Amino acid sequence: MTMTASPVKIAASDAADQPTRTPELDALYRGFESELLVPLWTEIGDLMPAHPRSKALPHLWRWQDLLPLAAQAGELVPVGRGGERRAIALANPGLGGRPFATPTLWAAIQYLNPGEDAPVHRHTQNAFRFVVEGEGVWTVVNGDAVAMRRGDFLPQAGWAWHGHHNATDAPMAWIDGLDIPFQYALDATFFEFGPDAVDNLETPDRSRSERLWGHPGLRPLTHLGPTPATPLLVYRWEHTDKALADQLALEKEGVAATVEPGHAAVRYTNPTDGRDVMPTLRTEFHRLAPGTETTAVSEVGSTVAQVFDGTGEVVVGDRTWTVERGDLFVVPSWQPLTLRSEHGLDLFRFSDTPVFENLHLHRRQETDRQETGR
Ligand code: GTQ
Ligand code: FE2
Repeated sequence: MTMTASPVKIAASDAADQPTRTPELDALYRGFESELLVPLWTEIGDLMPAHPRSKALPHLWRWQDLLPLAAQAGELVPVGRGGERRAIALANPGLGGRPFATPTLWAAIQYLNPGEDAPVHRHTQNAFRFVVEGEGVWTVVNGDAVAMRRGDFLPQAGWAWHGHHNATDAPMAWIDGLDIPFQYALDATFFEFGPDAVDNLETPDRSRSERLWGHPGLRPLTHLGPTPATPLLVYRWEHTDKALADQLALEKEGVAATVEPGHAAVRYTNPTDGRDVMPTLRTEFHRLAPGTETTAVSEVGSTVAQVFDGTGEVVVGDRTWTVERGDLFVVPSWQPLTLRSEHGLDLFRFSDTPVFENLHLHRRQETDRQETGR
């Protein structure tokens, strides 16, 4: 079944069981068209498929291609009020050139030169930063300056004021993930400008949020006003790394099982309730021991992942890529994903899963690749 660009153009459908084209039928269809009506029977295959058939395609962007282009933008494009960010989005080749990695997820590389400020603003979109290499930028969220370093995950809930400041003499790049396409489709977006320069130029080693909320299992009882929706503003690499190393060590000792043999994983959660850090985004870190292969899994909803370290192979639907540090790839809804590590593979991933779980639309299936082919 083809999907026509204009929804009121009724084309001769290639779907089964269509009535024979006659002059009378053509006249009926012209009548539909002029009254802005579309019958279900020509559209049903596209609208109501047996399972999700995403317009998004599996795709890989290589870090070694992205980074030089971001650096070039750093030479040519100033950052400031209006454009707001020197952020360059991954545009899925199946989504018509829109700056959307998937139908719901935005993923971009952002670049800030020494001394530069990305101006303060806020928006309803939920966001996070993940740092695959480098350091030197402080993201200031509601006045709290948070250092960004390799391996750190920094969530920033919708409607929080934020700006970024590079306080060092080296440029820095990182990736942003946001629910921009999701909120765009839902017409739910609000935006406000704050100060042109970052208001807090402090460069503390630890943010106020870490000092309050960064102690495992310890909820502060101090009277500091209402608890923010996303209280912990950074999940440091040293904790993530240790958690994953401990899981694999415990598996080796025969004490605890991993997700599957050689596969350790953690989810970033809100310290107040253990749920996903943000309502529309699930964020996780996965580690495969050397020579591990995961079972192919199909899930409703889409995923973007970035290789943090190591090498291996990624299979998404009918695509297979050899990957290395920094490479980013997209898993469209219901396309099976398999990961294979060579000398170990560390992977950061984010998805729109909470949206589907909360709407009772989430499904997950382990797929036998041999049988289904794709
Ligand atoms: O850093 O505030 O990639 O507002 C897209 C929108 C980054 C940000 C993006 C944003 C930001
Ligand atoms: Fe922003």
